[in-house]
Amino acid sequence: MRIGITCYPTYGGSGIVATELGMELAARGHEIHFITYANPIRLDPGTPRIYYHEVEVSNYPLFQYPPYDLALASRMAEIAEWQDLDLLHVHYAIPHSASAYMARAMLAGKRRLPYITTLHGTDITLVGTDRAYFPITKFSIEQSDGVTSISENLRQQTVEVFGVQNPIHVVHNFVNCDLYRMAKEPHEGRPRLLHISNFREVKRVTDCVQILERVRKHVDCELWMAGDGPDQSAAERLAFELGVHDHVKFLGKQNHIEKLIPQADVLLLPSRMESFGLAALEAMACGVIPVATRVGGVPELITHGQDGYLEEVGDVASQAKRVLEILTDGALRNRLRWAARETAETRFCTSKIIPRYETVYRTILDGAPRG
Ligand code: GMT
Repeated sequence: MRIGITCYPTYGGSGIVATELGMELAARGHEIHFITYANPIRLDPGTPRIYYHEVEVSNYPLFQYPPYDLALASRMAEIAEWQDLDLLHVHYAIPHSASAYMARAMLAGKRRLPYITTLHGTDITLVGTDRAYFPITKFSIEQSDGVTSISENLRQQTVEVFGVQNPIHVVHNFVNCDLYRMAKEPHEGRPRLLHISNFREVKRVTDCVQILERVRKHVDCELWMAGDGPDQSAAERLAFELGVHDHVKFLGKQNHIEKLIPQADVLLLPSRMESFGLAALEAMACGVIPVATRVGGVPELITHGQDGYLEEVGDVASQAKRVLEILTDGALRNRLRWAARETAETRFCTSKIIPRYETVYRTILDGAPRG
């Protein structure tokens, strides 16, 4: 198939899933055309059958807000025509789904261009429920030829919040288990906690610092914080106030997270909301044990006490207690890390998940046209 993929090409989870999906599909023989405003960060430039088409937005003085959605729709339509695309697959509903709707309408009568919308989380749970975006988000999801959601929890929320009637296929996040592997040797230095995110409010990054401070009362350990975003300075300030700043390392954005993760023992994911928790899955594939919150779709990934731990949002005492148990009980740590790897391998590796997207594509291409 010839597939156009649109996503946020940045460090958010939806962009990572879209990019890795494109690369996996290309490896399976499909031709993939990324249509985005920048080259997706995890895209391997030399990958065969992968193409990149930049969306350029002119910024005339009259435009207080440059109309990216329109530039994207125009680009989608022309690339679909020039490259003979079979379908568009957009990741994160806002505004990509609405642009795809416009592109499909532009080509109506000339060629069929179905579009699939994959819902990732904050497009539904935060941004989509903002009154300014609600009607267009609902409309463009309902108009999609196919809709997928990265967890059952997100599917239910989409139905509850938006009342959409069309089927939503749950296709969980995935991980390349050949790339994300367990370390062969124990890492050097002190026991290490790791957090990976875009440091937005929903991630509760300061909880990571509080957990470190509590654990450090018993075990000499350190915290690595990968990524960056608006709440980094709050985390840095708290680390200083709690006297643990010498034990927290801010690493900034990382391009090869698969090399970083195996150097940790525990992955902290204290989010207020998480539709799936891709970072936890990547950690589990590396045998790094997740201590996360019991929110959204995270329980679809982590089984409490079996391959990680789930605690309540904001309960840093319980999360710290779990980390301490992992760091001080070697037998427990060993059991959990192998179980985490097994979960990633048996339920969420690419060979299990990518065919599900292919099935969605085929069903839509074989079905009756819309729009
Ligand atoms: O919140 C983020 O980390 C970014 C966000 C996105 O859409 O870019 O991530 C969402 O999509 C990820 C990939 O599907 C999921 O694993 C994350 O759980 C989800 N984030 C939230 O729901 C907060």
